Amino acid sequence: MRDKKEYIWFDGKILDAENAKITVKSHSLHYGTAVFEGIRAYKHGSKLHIFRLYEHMKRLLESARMIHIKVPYSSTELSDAVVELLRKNNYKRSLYIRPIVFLGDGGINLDFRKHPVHVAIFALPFDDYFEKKGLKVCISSWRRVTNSALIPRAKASANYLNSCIATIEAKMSGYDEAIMLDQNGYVSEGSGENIFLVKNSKLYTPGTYSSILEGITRDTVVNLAKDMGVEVNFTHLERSELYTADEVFLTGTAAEIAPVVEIDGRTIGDGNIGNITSKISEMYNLVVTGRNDKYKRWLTTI
Ligand code: PY5
Repeated sequence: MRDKKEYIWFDGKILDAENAKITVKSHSLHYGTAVFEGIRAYKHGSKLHIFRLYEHMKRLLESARMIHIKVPYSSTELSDAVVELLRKNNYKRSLYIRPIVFLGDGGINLDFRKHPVHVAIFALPFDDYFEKKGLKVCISSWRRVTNSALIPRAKASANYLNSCIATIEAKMSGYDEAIMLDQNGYVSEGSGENIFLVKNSKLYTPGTYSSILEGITRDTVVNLAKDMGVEVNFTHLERSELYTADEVFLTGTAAEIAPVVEIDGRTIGDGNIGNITSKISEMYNLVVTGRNDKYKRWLTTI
């Protein structure tokens, strides 16, 4: 039960949550023709810090462009909308913010270019996505959506059926998360996270050619690692290179920095959370909560 009134930003207006309604004829409901973002806001002291808001909105518009949806707002307008929404809801906790661009009713057809475009933004209190422990993961029997059939670079709703079936398969087999390979059998990413491995104190992560979503947390980690003097390599990664890594971790807005301690029954490193993973995770926590002046530019503070 909600303890106070909730507001949702909907097509340029702030509505009571119960009035933010859509039709069952929505094209997006039928065909997955929507794009969305996941953004976090971190409560620290009396302040609420939204992390890399503008970059998320930029990616939202790029996702839309790639799938022929024209969004009637700029990334600045959408970023301002988030600030307005959070102020209106007067949240006292850390949040997950979900902007979504979707289509209304346009009849039964697949050329949706003239269908009405809607934008909604809501937020919800959010803590950990994974339990705070090292994850046990498996390589999925499902391959990551490929550039030859869909657009992995777009954060498009239709792509997420791939993530959902891989997640459910992994959980039904007793694992915490699924790692998907790309069409060529190289490591791609988790169902909702990018992946990094540490070998001999260097970081490795799949390049964009491995059908990944170019994560904003991935980019954050690359920046933080460089600051810490840790070399980062973008490369094809074989599944067996994960097994022999010193450390493995996943990155995502929801997952943050999530250490992996076991893959397909093989213990990673000594089975504990590794040194570099811990250092990056600590630095990430300081940055997102506004305790590192160097990266204040990534924060929109309310
Ligand atoms: N890859 C996929 C398939 C993702 O869904 C996500 C984010 C990432 C990578 C990491 O991207 P970023 O670092 O920009 O968040 N997943 C969403 C998230 O909010 C949804 C998870 C349920 O983390």
